[in-house]
Amino acid sequence: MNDRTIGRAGFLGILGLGAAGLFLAKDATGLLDRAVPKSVSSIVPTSGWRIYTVGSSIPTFDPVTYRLDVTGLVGSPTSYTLADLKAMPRADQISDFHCVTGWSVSDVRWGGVRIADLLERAGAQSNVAGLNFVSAESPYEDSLTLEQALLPDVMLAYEMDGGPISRPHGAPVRLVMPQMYGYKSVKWVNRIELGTTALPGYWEQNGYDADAWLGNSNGFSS
Ligand SMILES: Nc1nc2c(c(=O)[nH]1)N[C@H]1C(S)=C(S)[C@@H](COP(=O)(O)O)O[C@H]1N2
Ligand SMILES: [Mo]
Repeated sequence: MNDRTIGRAGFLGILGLGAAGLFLAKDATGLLDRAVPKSVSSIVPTSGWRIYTVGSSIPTFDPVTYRLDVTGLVGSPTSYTLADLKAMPRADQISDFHCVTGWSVSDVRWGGVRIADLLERAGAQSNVAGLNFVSAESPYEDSLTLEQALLPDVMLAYEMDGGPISRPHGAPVRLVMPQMYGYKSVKWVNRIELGTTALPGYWEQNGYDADAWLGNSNGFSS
């Protein structure tokens, strides 16, 4: 990962948490390799994750007031609490996660909701062809075509590796799209806009390829 591209804002954002936050956030241990010299990081076990943000802080959420809004081409705009999402059919999977900058994490366990179940529940209109996933971390967003969103390993996840998704990894829900580079897997999702096209996401507006299939994206890696 390179501070010129994804890194700078995210790295500064992480520093803003302070050292205590850094080491208490157990899923954020991937940070150690940037927070300590290489000679030390090579002996500190890390999970392999890097925690990315585009803003200066990591969003918080209140489990009581959190809502996932589904807007656009629906019968009427709908809002779901976290409990509503957990009451929908649950999906589980184990998949690898790849960032376009070159790091990967194997065998991540995810639990959550399939997009098809969400769309059915929301009464999505038959002309929906693109879904835009909007993060609480403005202005981060990214989109999938309907066909991509309905792939069997795409989900809106509320669990990771056996527990609730941690704050650095996108609590309370994040998109998981294992067949595309990580920038498609929007964290801190609080709105899904249903439309007729897949809109260019945050990184695509900054030069990355909308074609984010593994092996294909032109996302800057150095
Ligand atoms: N809201 C938000 N979602 C995001 C990002 C981000 O900066 N902000 N970075 C993306 C990128 S480039 C990657 S590789 C993954 C990294 O996931 P992690 O931060 O849980 O390791 O999150 C994706 N989702
Ligand atoms: Mo990434």
